[in-house]
Formats: sequence, C-alpha cells, structure tokens
Amino acid sequence: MRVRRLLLICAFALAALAQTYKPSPENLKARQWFQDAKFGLFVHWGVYSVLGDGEWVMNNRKIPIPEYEKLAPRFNPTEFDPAEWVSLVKEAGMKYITITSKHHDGFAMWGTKQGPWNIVDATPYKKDVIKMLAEECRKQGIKLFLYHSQLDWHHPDYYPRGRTGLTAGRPERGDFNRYLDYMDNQLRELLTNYGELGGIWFDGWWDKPNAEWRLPKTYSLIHSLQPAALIGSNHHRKPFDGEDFQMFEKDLPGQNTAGFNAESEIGRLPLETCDTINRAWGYNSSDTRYKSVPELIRYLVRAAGHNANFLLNVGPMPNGKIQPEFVERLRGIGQWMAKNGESVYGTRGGPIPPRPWGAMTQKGGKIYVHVLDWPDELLALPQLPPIKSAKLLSSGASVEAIKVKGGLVLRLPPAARDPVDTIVVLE
Ligand code: H79
Repeated sequence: MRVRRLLLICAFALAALAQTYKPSPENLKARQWFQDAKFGLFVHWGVYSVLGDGEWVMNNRKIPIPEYEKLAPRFNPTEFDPAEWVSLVKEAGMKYITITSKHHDGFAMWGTKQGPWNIVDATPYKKDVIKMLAEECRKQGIKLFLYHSQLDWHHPDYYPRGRTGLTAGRPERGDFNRYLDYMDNQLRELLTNYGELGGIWFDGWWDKPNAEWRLPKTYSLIHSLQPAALIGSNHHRKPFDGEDFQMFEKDLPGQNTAGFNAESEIGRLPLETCDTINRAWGYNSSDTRYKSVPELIRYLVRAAGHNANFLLNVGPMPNGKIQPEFVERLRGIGQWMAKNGESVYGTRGGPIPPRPWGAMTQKGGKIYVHVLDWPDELLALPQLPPIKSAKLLSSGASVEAIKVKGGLVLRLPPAARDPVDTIVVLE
C-alpha cells in the first residue's frame, strides 16, 4: 500500500516536472547572444504619438474609445525611414531593437488580420511598419524584439477590467478567454510572418495579477513557433516558468527607486533594464529634461556591472522621425562605445558587484574596473583573483596596482582620469 502511494507521488512529481519549461539549445544560444549584446534601442511608437503626450495619454486624459480612434486617421508617418533608424542604432553601438507591436491602447503597428484597429487598416499611411523594420533589421544585422502589451484598453473582451484604462468606455461584459485567443492569434501572426524575431517583451500583466492569463499556452505557442525567440515579461516579479530573460523598468537589478520592484526578485535568467532619455516612453513634445550622454554611458556601464543589458528608449514623432535631441545622444554614446566597447560587449558582471565608486565587468581573463565616481587618487578594491598587469584601456599606460592584505589598491593620478569613466584593465 505504502509503495503504491509512493509510486503515485513519484508519478505526480514527474508529471509536474514534465510541465516545467526546458529551453531549446537554440534558445540557450540566443540567451548568450543577448547577454553579449548588452545594448539595445527601445521604441515606443503608436497612434498616441500624434498627441505628443506619452503612450498613456488615453488613460491619463480619460479619452473614450470613439474619440481615441480618431487619432488613427491623423497618424501618417510619411517620413519614416527604417534604414535611417537601423543605421542610427548601429551608430549608437546597439545590437537590437525592441519596438511596440502593440501598447496598452491595443493599436497594432502591423497589418493584423484579427481586427481593423491597426496601422494598415486604420491610418492613411496603410503600411506595415513592423514588416518594414523587420526587413531592414535583417539587412543590417540587427535583431528585432517586439514589445507586446497584454493589457488592452481598447478590446471589449479585456474583461473583467484591471486597474487601469477604466475610463475607456469598454462594455460591461466580455470573454477574457476570447481576448486571450485574439492575443495568441496576433502573436502567431507576428512570429510567423516577420522572419526570425529576437523575442517578445511582454508588459501589462500587472494590470490583473490575479487573472488567469493562460501563460503556459501563450509561452509554448511562441516557443513552438520560434524556439530561439526569448520571452520576457515586465510583471515585476521573479521570472515565471517559460520565460527566458528578466527585465527591470527604470532601475538596475536589485534597486527600487522607481517603485516598480517592491516585489521583484532577481532570478537566474539574463537581465535587462530599460530607461528613457527624457521622462517619457512615447513621444512627449513638452518633456525637455534630457539625460546627458555621460549620464547614459554611466548607466549602461553600471547595468553591465550588474550583468544586465541596457535598453534605451526613444519615442519617435508622429511623422516617423526620431527627434534630434535623441539622435544626438545616441550618436554620443556610440562614439564612446566605438572606443570603449571592449569593456562592455560580451562581458559579464565583474567579480565584485557594483559599488558607489563604479562597476566591474569581465571577459576572457580580463577584469575591467570602471571608475565612475571616486574623487581620490587611491582606490581600494577587495580581494580579486591574482593579476599580472593593470593598464588604462584608453592608452595602454600602466596603472600602479599595489597588493595589500585583503585586496588591491589602484593609484589613479588626475592625468589618468576620464571624467566619464576611467577604465582599468586587470589581466
Ligand atoms: O511601456 C512603458 C510604460 O508605458 C509601461 N512600461 C514601460 C516600459 C508602464 N506601464 N505602466 N507603467 C509603466 C507604470 C504603471 C504604474 C501604475 Fe500601477 C499602474 C501605477 C498604478 C497603475 C502597476 C499597477 C503598478 C501599480 C499598480
């Protein structure tokens, strides 16, 4: 009797194990690629861009659906040039683009067959910008990821409603499973007709954390269509089964300055953090508080020290152009990356996690010490693996590295310093 019960328990345990996601070899390879890539462009673009007040404008200004739909005939991005965008991405030293296929307003930026609320059927532009971008990315060797909002303020079957979009005027009933079928069908289109995608970046789960989202079904659909495509979700929790990377919004892993990460925990998947250049994701015509090039570089370096990628956002204008303030900054970062990229690309977080003075990265037997914020000439580091040389990355000049009990002291005279990032290579 006992043995039988034990066998039964074993059988259940095995069945449960069988359900846990096993990433394919292609997927594991893609994760390595992703971690090596380190730097990507986030793009928030949709009909909301017309109003120049961010991607939450429908919710924030309480615009009801029939009024909001009037934005589509006004969205005509005739100046959109995918070759220009992708070239800019390369100039910035970025390796991938993550663009909104659909944001919370439900508007599809591709020619979906699941309904007319999309750029091909509802705008005078009539072109499939995701297709155009996917083709250009393939040409120029940039990977394309899609941001896809699970939350939908426009779809009548997104019911019961969640925490947001309560003033959109959606009907008082709806079939959430039908909505999820709609979303799965849209994802099937995206993963079938747009070539190889880098992955899907989900957002909006947090709108209804207690809903039955059928994630295993959606995730296995994606993995079966494209095993190498990486799935991540901005749910601000520890990664769920079936996910391939973990992202943080406006914070480095482990930090919570923006308030989204109270319940998030760092898992064991590749990491990414995203942030904006000004304060807005979608185009905002009055937001001029731009971060500086040095500020953005230092954030990228700190992210790398945390073993995370940096996904830096632009919100293109309704005419399809990226505003000059963003272009300038992306080029500025690119110039720095062209010289110092060795200490970022292909690295992993250093042997010592980031400190107030800076961060470390490592690759192939080298440790890159990024001194970002340290006014003194002497910097004491904790115990590191034995080293045979210490040099400035910029000039190759030797750096005095004095072994002391319990660590290593670097001497960085003013002439050796770079105000953005003084990089010492330990070998
Ligand atoms: O796409 C960009 C933003 O539009 C989206 N994520 C980035 C990448 C984003 N959606 N929401 N937020 C960012 C912040 C939302 C915060 C809140 Fe809430 C929503 C505060 C109250 C409702 C989530 C749910 C946090 C608390 C409850």
